[in-house]
Amino acid sequence: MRLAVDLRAALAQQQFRVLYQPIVDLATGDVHKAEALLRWEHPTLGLVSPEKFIPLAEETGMIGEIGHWVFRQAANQVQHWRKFREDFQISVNKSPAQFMSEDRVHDTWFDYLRELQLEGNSVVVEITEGLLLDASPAITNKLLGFRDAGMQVAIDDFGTGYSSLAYLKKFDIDYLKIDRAFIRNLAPNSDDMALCEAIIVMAHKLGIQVIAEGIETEAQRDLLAAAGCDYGQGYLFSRPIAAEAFEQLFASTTA
Ligand code: G
Ligand code: G
Ligand code: MN
Ligand code: NA
Repeated sequence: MRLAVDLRAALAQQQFRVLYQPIVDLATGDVHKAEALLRWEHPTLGLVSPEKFIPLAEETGMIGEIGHWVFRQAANQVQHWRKFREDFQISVNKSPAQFMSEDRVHDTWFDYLRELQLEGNSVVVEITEGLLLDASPAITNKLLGFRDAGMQVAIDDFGTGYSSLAYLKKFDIDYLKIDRAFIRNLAPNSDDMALCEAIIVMAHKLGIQVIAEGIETEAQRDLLAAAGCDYGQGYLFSRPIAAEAFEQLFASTTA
């Protein structure tokens, strides 16, 4: 497997980049958080999508090392950006296989955050709901480990997985991220609007905040803001961008 061989060299040869996509407070328009999104710039193939190389990294056992690297990049970045906004957060994605293969990663992360003198809540771990379906003690304990270290948890792609809502009661979840499939055709009085409104009401009653993904139009943003959705993410605000470009967003909103 050529790609697997190349992947092994990618970290050492600095071919990975982390891009950041802003997460905006829908009531104020402030940039409140960022999602860290990994990119691999392959020397000959060009940009390889995480959808392709994350599974490969899982199969070849490289996901642990890559995940730590992404986390450290994100932590260094959030330390810097908390100078612009003291409650700034960066979220990092964890695939189910990645989450399950790890052992006490929250300890390593907690130590690193402490070294940087950062609070646990600078980091949000994004997982998908499929992970919580069986709710084995191993998974429960890992999730609790992150929570005990002060980190927060977001359910990514919410609404697309196997819909058992029981886990929302069982785990301390901080954010639900409504999948962009529900946002794409959002219109007044549509089924998607009803689903978004119901998710927002339910989440708030459970003490969970809501982030809508894939917002591309002002109409979508306005409908979600009117429905009380807390945060939004999507091309309307910005594509995932490099850290230097992201920093301009602070400059333009806090001047
Ligand atoms: O950014 P993009 O649309 O290319 O992301 C495609 C998929 O890759 C998304 O599902 C996203 O969650 C995932 N992804 C991006 N970065 C990471 C990462 O650092 N770790 C993991 N596990 N998945 C990631
Ligand atoms: O699975 P996850 O939600 O982590 O995937 C996030 C990915 O969604 C990002 O990497 C980004 O490339 C993609 N994305 C972000 N905003 C938009 C958007 O407004 N429209 C579309 N089509 N994709 C988006
Ligand atoms: Mn995500
Ligand atoms: Na998502």
